[in-house]
Amino acid sequence: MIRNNWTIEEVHDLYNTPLLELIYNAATVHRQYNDTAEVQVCTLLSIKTGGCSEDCAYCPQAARYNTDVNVKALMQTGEVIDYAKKARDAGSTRFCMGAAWREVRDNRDFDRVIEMVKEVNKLGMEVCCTLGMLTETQAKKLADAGLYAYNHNLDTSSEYYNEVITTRTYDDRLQTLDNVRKAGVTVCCGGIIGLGETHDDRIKMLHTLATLPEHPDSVPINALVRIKGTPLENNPKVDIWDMVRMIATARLLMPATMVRLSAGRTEMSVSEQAMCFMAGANSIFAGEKLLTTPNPSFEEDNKMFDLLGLKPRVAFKDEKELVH
Ligand code: SAM
Ligand code: DTB
Ligand code: SF4
Repeated sequence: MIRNNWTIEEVHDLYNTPLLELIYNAATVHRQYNDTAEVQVCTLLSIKTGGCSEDCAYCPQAARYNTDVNVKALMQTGEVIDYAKKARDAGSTRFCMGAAWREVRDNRDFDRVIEMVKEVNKLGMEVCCTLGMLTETQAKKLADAGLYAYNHNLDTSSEYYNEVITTRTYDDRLQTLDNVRKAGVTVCCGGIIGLGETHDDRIKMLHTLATLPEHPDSVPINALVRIKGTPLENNPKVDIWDMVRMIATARLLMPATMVRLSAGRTEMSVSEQAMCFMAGANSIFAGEKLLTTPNPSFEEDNKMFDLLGLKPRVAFKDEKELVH
């Protein structure tokens, strides 16, 4: 049963279940709702890099921190399409374009993004964007161009949010998610662990996600990638068991959602990633780079898929199932 009336106590109890029991329960629910052999493969591309006005303490692209990221203007549509084709040929079915913007503005850059969305859509891939805050009208324009998903993360609990980002509010984030939903675009929304938050903050974030009017269609769980020059550069490395616990709890709360094992895979062994799939993760970002940081190569991931008996999920699967 899909529920969005979870109480915070219920989420707390699930999260605190003894680890192996939690993994077993999550694996059981995963099996009931999804094809566990199937993993959605998404490729990210940073179409506009760096120079962002926001102060997100984890982010290599915030202008105010002195990181190794060089500012780059919005890419040309042709270059983006070439990259998308390569990703498709390597087995990706979802292509996500990211921009280091606080919000979308109605200007020529936005017109170009609209053009990119149309072109990627024509390649038969699920098109996703992550461009910062959006109005409902902007979301509708993207939807009309064929946008399939929009990524906009809550990142952490509402209580801890101000410790990480001060240049926008949690409510701003929720408003954008609402605008995306109203435009009929699927919602991709998750968070990061390793920001210095407590277990309670993680529980609260999962509770917020699982009690949205509709569950996000995908929930990325990122392990903080520690970036030199950002305020969080010296945070301790995320413990794999914390990642597994987050994924398993997300799976139990949102059984039919794609739970994405997102940033942080370069620091995880294949066995550790296998444990995440066992606990209910059924999506990854593939390709040498996330937005600005390294990620395992297609070859490494293909090897892992072969070893674990996983196969990439086809594009637009839910829609295809509705048709038949
Ligand atoms: N600027 C837009 C925004 O903030 O929504 C879109 C791009 S932003 C880089 C997308 C997401 O990447 C963030 O919400 C955050 O969850 C994730 N992210 C950024 N830097 C990260 C890091 N160092 N480690 C893990 N996740 C990170
Ligand atoms: C998400 O939750 N994780 C991705 C995607 N959505 C946009 C981004 C991770 C970024 C990691 C740091 C970087 O590569 O710049
Ligand atoms: Fe800008 Fe997004 Fe990075 Fe925040 S996470 S600094 S909004 S690019």
